[in-house]
Amino acid sequence: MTAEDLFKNPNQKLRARELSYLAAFFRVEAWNILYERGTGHWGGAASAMELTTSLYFNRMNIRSEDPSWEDRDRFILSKGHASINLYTVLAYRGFFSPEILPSFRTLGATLQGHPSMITTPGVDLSTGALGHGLSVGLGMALAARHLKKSYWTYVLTGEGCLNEGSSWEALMCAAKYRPERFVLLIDYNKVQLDGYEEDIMPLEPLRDKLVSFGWNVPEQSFDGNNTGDILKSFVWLDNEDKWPKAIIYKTTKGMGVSFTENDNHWHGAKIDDESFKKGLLELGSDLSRREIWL
Ligand SMILES: Cc1ncc(C[n+]2csc(CCOP(=O)(O)OP(=O)(O)O)c2C)c(N)n1
Repeated sequence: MTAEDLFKNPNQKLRARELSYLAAFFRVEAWNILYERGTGHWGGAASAMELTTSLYFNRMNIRSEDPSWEDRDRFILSKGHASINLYTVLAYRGFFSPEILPSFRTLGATLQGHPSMITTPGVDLSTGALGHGLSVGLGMALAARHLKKSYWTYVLTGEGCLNEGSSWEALMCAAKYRPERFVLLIDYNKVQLDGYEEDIMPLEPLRDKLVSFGWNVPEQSFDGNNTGDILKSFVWLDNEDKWPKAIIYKTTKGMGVSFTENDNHWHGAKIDDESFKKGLLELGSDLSRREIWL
């Protein structure tokens, strides 16, 4: 089975092994495009690949043929620098042709360096300035309540967004109004643009902080690079009553290319020729290993 087989019916709910395969495929796409363009953010895009793949190919109620469908589930990539992640997922989920992926980050392109809800079908919020996603997502979730709609709102942040004061205002406000179906997903790779989270601005004890702010957060941790674990976290989402909910996912920045893992240099570095070839070998062999599983 190939990736193409998995896209034949985009509305089917893929299983953990299929999601894992797709995420590996999307990493290859992202690595190629970032290399070709000589710009963009690899580390945080690679880190969240299983998360976005699982949301879009297992969980979210969306219509790629009608990106503005008013009952659609909303997704906000608050860590907007990881745009290549969202673009590969949206393209293969049918929001636009994968053929435009190579135009990423060119002047006037549909696929801007940071996600734009004006230019790109399927993007629910323009992001890039860290710390806004949670506030706007809260607004979307409150709007659902006001309009008596049952769509879900998912906000994906890294540590950078949580270092912004505006995020904590939104956390407080969400705990006051408790909107249903409002979910914060944290891509907790612990590496930022210019160093480790614990050196720049430590978030620990993160779960305790969120709980003390009034959020429902699972006690167990989930591996955000393991699709089986991510699906378990979705089961948790469905079985809990108290809103709002946050899930902390342990992830690896630069996941999939060994020399980029946990290294802030690869947050947004240009991929040179030699690194590209080495990385592609690793990503390719990972992909073929997963293909055998299917
Ligand atoms: C308000 C704001 N300040 C600074 C930046 C520059 N910036 C871009 S990414 C980043 C670090 C993000 O770290 P993290 O959220 O951990 O990203 P990830 O590892 O998930 O890619 C920073 C400081 C920004 N985009 N917005």
